[in-house]
Amino acid sequence: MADKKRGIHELYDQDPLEADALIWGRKTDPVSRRGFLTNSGLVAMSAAIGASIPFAHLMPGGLIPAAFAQSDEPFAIPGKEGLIVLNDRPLNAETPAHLLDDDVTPGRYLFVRNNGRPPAVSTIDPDTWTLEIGGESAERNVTLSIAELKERFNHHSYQLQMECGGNGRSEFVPPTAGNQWSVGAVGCPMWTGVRLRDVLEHAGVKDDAVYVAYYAADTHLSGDTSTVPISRGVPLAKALEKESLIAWAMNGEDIPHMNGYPLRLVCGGWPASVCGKWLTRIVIRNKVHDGPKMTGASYRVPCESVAPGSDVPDDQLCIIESMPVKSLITYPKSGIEHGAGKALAVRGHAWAGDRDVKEVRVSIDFGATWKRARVASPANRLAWQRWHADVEFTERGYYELWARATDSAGRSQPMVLPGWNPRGYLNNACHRIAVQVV
Ligand SMILES: Nc1nc2c(c(=O)[nH]1)N[C@H]1C(S)=C(S)[C@@H](COP(=O)(O)O)O[C@H]1N2
Ligand SMILES: [Mo]
Repeated sequence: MADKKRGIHELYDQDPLEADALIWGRKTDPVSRRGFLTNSGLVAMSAAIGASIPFAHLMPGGLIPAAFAQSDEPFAIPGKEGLIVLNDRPLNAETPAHLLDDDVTPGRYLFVRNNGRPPAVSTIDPDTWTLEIGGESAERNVTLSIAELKERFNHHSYQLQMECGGNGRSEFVPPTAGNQWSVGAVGCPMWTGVRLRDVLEHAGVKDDAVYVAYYAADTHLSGDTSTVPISRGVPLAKALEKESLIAWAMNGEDIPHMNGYPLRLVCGGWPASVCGKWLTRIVIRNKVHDGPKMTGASYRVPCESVAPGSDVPDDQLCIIESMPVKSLITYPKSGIEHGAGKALAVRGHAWAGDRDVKEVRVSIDFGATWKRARVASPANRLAWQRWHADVEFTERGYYELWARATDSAGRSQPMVLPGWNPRGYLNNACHRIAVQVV
């Protein structure tokens, strides 16, 4: 509980005005230090507190609402109730596995991973937002409004799974630095937009093009506006896939602010860091993109496996591309009590980067024996797949339910941990939950 609560306290400890801006979109008058809650900020704070705030206009800036400061309840990001806020800045939050049970991940349950400071909602106007296409391998520079994107290109919707490259990091031994995600930095919403391919072709792709990358409207935590927090990309072939989208809608609605409103790139099946939020510019490159978090050790793993704890020189690290096969148990919730001798219908999702999931098996005896689950086909390529299995526990006691998926190339999840790597990426170990049989 204490851990979960740290999120808001740390934010306020480090920079109260920044916390105000980040959490509520509250602006502060520099002279009077009085906070101005925008309408949406007021709605968000009221919703989080559970009541309207008659004197909101008198509330000083940088003040942590006492409702949270004095409460043992974990802080919730407005509109993301139930997510677990990780204890660093800026806001990063993951979704408990049982809240990822929907076939299509609702906005409120999509994790949040920010590298910088998101643009304040009050500064975002979808009517004036523009997207530039350029770079040394673009035939010409093009600027398009969201309305022009919508008018000029065909619309497409795909359910695309997005998983942070660092999902599962918390389990690595020795520990690695970064957000200590457990299993919930993943989701699979329905995205609507235009094909990245169509927009690239509109600008013209030169023969020497090899990479396509994004720039966005978030700013660096240092406050230095000339420093870009993150700018990543994908090889041209991935960019040209029919499922790679420039999206303005998620699940038929505006994209949630923390997930990239009003425009984002979505390339399913790769580390979600390639999916630029608050998208403002796309560059077609004649070399592997070299923006922040593309180089050094970011989103890279040893090209050859290494002993845990090794120092690995940068030139022996390779960029993560398609994510490895993985699965989640989304029902029941870990810790459930279940009657002995009764069948328990368990379910979850499985995904495998660019590949399909061929098989999911479950075990209730620590992996000694495995039972095959029924696996549905994906809604489309790069969507996760639903699986179901019925299990029965004959004796009372403590059990663990494990799930293990295998992809179309025959690769399976490791039961305990995959290869250690310096930044703690790609932990696709089997998900396990506790079941108390009574
Ligand atoms: N502009 C921008 N895009 C970004 C990021 C960011 O910090 N800024 N984070 C990336 C990372 S590391 C991940 S895992 C995903 C997270 O997407 P989400 O916050 O919508 O879940 O967005 C990616 N796109
Ligand atoms: Mo990420």
